[in-house]
Amino acid sequence: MNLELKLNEMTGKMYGKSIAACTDVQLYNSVLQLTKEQMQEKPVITGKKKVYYISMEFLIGKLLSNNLINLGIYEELREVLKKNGKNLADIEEAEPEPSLGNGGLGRLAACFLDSIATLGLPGDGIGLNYHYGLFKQVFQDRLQRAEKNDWIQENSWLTDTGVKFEVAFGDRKVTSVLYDIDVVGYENGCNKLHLFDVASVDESLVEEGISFDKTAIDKNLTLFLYPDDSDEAGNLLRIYQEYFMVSNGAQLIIKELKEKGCDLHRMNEYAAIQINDTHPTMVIPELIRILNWDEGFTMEDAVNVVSKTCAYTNHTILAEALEKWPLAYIEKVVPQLVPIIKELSARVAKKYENPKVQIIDEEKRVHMAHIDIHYGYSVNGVAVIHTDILKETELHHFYEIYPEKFNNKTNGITFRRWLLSCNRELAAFLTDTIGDGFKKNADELEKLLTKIDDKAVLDAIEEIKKQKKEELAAYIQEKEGVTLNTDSVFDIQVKRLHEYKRQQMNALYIIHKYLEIKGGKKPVRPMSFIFGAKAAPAYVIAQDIIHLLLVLAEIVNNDPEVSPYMKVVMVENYNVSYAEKLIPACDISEQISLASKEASGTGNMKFMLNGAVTLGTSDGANVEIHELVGDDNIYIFGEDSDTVIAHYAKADYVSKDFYEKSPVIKEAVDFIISEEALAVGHKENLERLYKELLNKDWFMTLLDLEDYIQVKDQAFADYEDREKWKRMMLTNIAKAGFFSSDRTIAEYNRDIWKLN
Ligand code: 26V
Repeated sequence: MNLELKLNEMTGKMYGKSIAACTDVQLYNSVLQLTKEQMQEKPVITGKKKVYYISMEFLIGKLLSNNLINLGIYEELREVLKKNGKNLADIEEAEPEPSLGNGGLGRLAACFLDSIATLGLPGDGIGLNYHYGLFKQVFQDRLQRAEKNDWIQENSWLTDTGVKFEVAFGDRKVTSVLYDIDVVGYENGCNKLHLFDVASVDESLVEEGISFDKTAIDKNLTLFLYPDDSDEAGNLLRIYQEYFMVSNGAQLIIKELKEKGCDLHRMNEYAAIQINDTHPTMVIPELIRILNWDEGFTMEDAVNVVSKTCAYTNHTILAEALEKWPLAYIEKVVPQLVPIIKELSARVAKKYENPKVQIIDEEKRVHMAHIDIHYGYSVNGVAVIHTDILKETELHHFYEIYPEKFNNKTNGITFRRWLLSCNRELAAFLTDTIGDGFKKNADELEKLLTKIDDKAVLDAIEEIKKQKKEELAAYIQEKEGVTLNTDSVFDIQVKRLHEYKRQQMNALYIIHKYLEIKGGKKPVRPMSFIFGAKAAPAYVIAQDIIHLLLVLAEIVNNDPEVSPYMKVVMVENYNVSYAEKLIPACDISEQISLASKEASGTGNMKFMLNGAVTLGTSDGANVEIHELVGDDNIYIFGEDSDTVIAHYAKADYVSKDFYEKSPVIKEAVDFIISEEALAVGHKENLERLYKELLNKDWFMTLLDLEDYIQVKDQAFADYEDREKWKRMMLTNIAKAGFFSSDRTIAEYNRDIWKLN
């Protein structure tokens, strides 16, 4: 039956209407239903061994367009709708966006699921079904306010499986409910994302904004992603959530293994469990506990087989993000795991004296990463430089014990979402120019390099960029009320707000430019500085940085002397859908973290693939981008990671020295508490940020500021050499193939999972 007939049948069944008579929302619901049915008809990917990717976050974004592309019916459906006077883009807008992740770590998990299915590997995700996800960001009085993101509607991608498990905590028992989301590969079969919910969840617990009773565990367990962890109740809730996920995950895995007829003593031949950062670490003691208590395994056998099944990925070297739970907290939430953790700790203590590799430390805190490393068979970092830092510094003592466990898996992104879906114009142009082989084999993008002297190709790439800038400008006009000049350079920094990512350094550059323009030095071409970021609700300085950006936007955009030359926009509620609009429109991609701190970054890859040029430090995957495109096609600045690590080791970085010796730095920093800024902003926030930069500046903003200004000015100047710039764009696109998550997943499979 053809698609139009099927859709008409669906709209008839659901709303008693034809396609043409439906509203966009009704059409969205009908197309959703139809797409779900088509996905159910796809074969389930099977094989002897399956990978379980267990993660507290899956930042899946909207799913409609991607599922249609992977099913191969996007264009056909678009035509059907067009014929009926409807626009697929409008219908996509009707889909609510789930916010089941913070940023890169969660989005990576979603890209990985797409690639696992696309490569035809058996692999499911295991996570939680947060009803309100991360918060929705709104700006009020130039401050971030958090609201709940109510994304689950009557019709959604979730399917209630009817599977239920019991989860026992120290003080209560809860019943879980399993929802599945089908994950269809590009021109391939289906895997699943399993999201667990608690039957007793109570949405009415949420009061103002995102506040709720953190102690009412039965009711709040799956309401929010990572609630405020600044107090004990928040920390306990997080441990409840983590155990809830791993207990369900372990029960599901064992159930599936038994259904397959697997002898659990050979579990590792049937399952690999990839632990996404330390959040799911308790799956290790939990599996050992189940095998030992319920399945009649000796402790020795249980430990051995679980250690051959679990593998760990590290995503950060930031100390504050490495989980160390007080044993007393674990005792309170899951007392049944305490004897297991103590046993695992005792085995380590017996073998190794070094206090740095112990599981339970002298303060009775449990180092979750240490469990993963001792009792997993693989430890990987997410970019070459990050893995090297793990081996040489952060995890050096472990590397000495287990050199064979350490390996690198440079992150990747799915080209289905980050090229085919978000930039159909570029994808179509590439198909016309180099054929469509790149869709299955991303390395074929390199063919584009043969066109580096082809004026028509270069002009077409420029034209597509211009079109995407116009689309973004229209969207920003509508959503944020800011008018952007589409002939200006679009300079974009979008990512979680964190001091190590140094949005504040970008803000200081903007202040510097503003003062230059006020002083009569006008840029040859206008500049648009675009930001998007959410700050953790308990992260005070991050909120202050958002405030500064909003204050700068207010000052700059309303100054008639300055606004013709520059604009500043902080978009509200940056999320995956916004990223899909921002990234194709970007000229300069800001990747300016303090060297050594950004494990990889994945936004950097998305921008490159869409023809933006990176302005960045030698950090994370920027290093690999630099190697691929060469010195002439990227702007690198700032101190390198060795220098930064040495500064930390010697504790010899003093931000005030930089402030005092450079008039340019001083002037920019002082502006934060100038009369002009205080007239628009709040004294408390601006003064706190000013003092932080001057007296602490833990992430060394002022260390790199002068170099940043110089190199960024150079990038703006080079933009005027249009022929040069277009070649840079082309080279970046051509070299992006390495960052396909298909490549990353093929490597995980080759080195770690070994499926089939
Ligand atoms: C989490 C937290 C939570 C508490 C407050 C401070 C803080 C700081 C950092 C984090 C990050 C947790 C791990 C994470 O999200 N890592 C990101 O993983 C991406 C995928 O591998 C990678 O591209 C990013 O560079 C890395 O930051």
